[in-house]
Amino acid sequence: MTMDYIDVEDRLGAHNYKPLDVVLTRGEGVWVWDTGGRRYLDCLSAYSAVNQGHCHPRILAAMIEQAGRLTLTSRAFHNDQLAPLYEELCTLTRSHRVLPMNSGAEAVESAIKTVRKWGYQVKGVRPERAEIIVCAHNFHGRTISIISFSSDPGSRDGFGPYTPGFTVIPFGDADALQAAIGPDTVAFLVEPIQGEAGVIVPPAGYLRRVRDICSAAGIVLILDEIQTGLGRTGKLLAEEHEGIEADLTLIGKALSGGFYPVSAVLSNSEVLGVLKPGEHGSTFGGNPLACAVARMALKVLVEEGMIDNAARMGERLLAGLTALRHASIREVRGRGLLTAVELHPEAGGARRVCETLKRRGVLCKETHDHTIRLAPPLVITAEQVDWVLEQMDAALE
Ligand code: IF1
Repeated sequence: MTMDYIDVEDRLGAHNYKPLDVVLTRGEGVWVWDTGGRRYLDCLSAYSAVNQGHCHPRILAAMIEQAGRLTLTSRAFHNDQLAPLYEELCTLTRSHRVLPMNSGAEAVESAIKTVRKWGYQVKGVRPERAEIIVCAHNFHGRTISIISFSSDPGSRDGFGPYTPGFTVIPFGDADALQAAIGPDTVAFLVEPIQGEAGVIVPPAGYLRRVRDICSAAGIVLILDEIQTGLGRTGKLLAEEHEGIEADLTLIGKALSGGFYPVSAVLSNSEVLGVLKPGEHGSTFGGNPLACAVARMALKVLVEEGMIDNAARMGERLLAGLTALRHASIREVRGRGLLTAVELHPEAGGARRVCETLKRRGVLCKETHDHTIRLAPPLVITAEQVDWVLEQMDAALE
């Protein structure tokens, strides 16, 4: 049975993914089940979109209730879920304004458009010259403009012509940011921890310096918290680890609780204020179903203590991984429940370990060739962390 699904996908689908050969049919909390009834502990959490755990009952109930009442109005009319979402998001994140979108990439695109307009209207940058500084090995999504400043050949090559207006600097290097800022620079876009690059945690103090440099230069600091946000690193937003506030914060993934795509641009200054009616939008952005889902996704994250749990379980996981004594391990790193084990190049590859882990009932995904990312739902228990560590220990034998 399992092979049928995989064969059909292979025959009829675009080959833009190379999944592990497991066909999932049900999920609950940290667990997922395949079509053969085997249970796995999900250590990917749909790339941090199911931080709240699979099929969280309260988010499910909110979605069903809203789905039977009103799903889509477009932004041509008001709906009674958008204002409460705005209030709850602004209170929780100390933001002043919200722009609701759907996918993460759309939130990034929206931020790019917004800071360009801000640059021309507020900062007085020369027409058509706005420049945005980004980091090497970034991951911000798959649209043409976003892949135009990707340094990953797989994401970028063959998709030109590319969108101009981006300057790439090394990640974790505040001096490089300072040096790259010119008269036409409008913003710096960065992930607080680089996810796809392999869970790269920048040097302590980096974000603080970046904040100071952006403030002094009068440019917008955009933090892409689509993966690091909403509890993943043990804080609501990863920026809190260094006590800073971005000017624009991008969230997505777990804002959906894994149910329905919801993303948002949060503005902490008046940057979003430059958008006027007709200048940006989305048919589905801010729809009542998305808002109801997002409201409950945020509520359970906070009320059920998932953020603190991520901090505690993340420490346990990281300590346990660090204690594994295997010659194949090159480095263990992470923050909260966003962790990675990098293997030595001669260890035979991360994919092979992921295959072994799958046979042992743990699902995770390699990033690049030698790094295994471990990012379970934030509802994971100490016993479950210990069990994952046992499986990891055995898989690395
Ligand atoms: C794929 C990685 C994760 C993101 C950040 C924006 C987006 C993402 C920081 C775009 C999306 C994804 C998408 C998924 C793989 C994945 C990923 F391995 F590529 F890096 F999560 F770790 N900013 N990340 O991480 O959000 O438009 O997808 O909603 O593209 O295959 P999206």
